[in-house]
Amino acid sequence: MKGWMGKFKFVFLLSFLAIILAGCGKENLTALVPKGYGAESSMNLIVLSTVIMTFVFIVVLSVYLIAIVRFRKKKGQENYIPKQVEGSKKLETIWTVIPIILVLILAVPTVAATFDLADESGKSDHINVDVTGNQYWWHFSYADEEVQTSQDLYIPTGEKVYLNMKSSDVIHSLWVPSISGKMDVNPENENTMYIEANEEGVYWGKCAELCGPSHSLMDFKVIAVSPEEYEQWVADMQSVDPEEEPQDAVAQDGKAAMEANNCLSCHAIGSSPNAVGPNLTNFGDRTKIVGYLETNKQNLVDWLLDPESIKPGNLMTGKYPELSEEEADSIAEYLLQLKPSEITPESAGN
Ligand code: HEC
Ligand SMILES: [Cu+2]
Repeated sequence: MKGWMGKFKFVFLLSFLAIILAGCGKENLTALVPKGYGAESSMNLIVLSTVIMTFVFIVVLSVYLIAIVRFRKKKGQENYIPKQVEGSKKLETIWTVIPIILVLILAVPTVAATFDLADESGKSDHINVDVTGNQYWWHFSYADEEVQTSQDLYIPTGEKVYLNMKSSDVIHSLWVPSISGKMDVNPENENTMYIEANEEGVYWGKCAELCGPSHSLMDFKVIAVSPEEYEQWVADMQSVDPEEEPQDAVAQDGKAAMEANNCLSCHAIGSSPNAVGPNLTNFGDRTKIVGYLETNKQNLVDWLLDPESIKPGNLMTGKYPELSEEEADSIAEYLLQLKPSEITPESAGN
């Protein structure tokens, strides 16, 4: 390429990359704007390692440039052989010791942070949530409170919440970048990690371990509300009566249709720990269906009629009788009315 286009090719490429990369990261889904203890701890390490890398880069680049400029072969010195430094004890020592020091500066805080974040000594004094990773959704069981919920994890701000995590099938990994690091969720053994949010907010969580065709859609939310709001939410969830009849006739049909179509063999409403499918107690309060679709009636009807097109490989497809549009519509009406609490993602300033 000749002309001005060719000259600026590099600049174009760089600006293109900058624009594309600037699109990465969303607020409340980024480790670079930490809003919780674990994320802050990671961020400090990110900054430290970036500083060290920059230092190394600048030093190496300077030495390189000096070598190129100062020690060029000069006119009239074609046969000049510079002083040979191969095997110099002094130089070898310098470039062995400096990297060791740098690695130590990196390693000591990293190991300290790793042990700090894995510390379980205060576990029994704090809220404990049993987390189950499932293809492709998350279940949260507050054992002491006898509250069951899926997809949305409610926590109070400024408090450690211990997550005791297991998988019901394959390996998943729980990651809420804005407030914590990530941890594997295994079928055989329980892994524990704590999370702590500094301020109210809806923090986006992701499954960070390839677990099947809908892995990338296995999203969830951590909803951090004030401690008072959290107490209120727990009390509201505890007082749900799963047998309660809805007010209007369409929703009543929907409730009956769910009973007739095998839905409740997998889905619990209320505090029953039944967890083949997501718990639906506060389904109407969630802002997403199956973790990632905007909550509205049309999306819900689409899900009920053809889940496979929305989440390939999900474990609901084909496990219930085919629904008529009318049935799907009435079920959707019923499910969207399941709003047991005044505390919703909006309370956290969604
Ligand atoms: C074999 C068990 C099973 C049966 C039967 C079943 N589901 Fe599901 N359902 C699931 C699973 C598993 C998911 C989670 C899918 C995913 O996200 O990968 C799900 C997801 C859902 C969701 C989304 C929940 C959320 O948190 O966003 C709704 C709503 C739902 N099912 C309603 C129904 C209805 C209504 C019926 C009956 C017509 C039904 N299900 C029958 C297993 C089942
Ligand atoms: Cu997963």
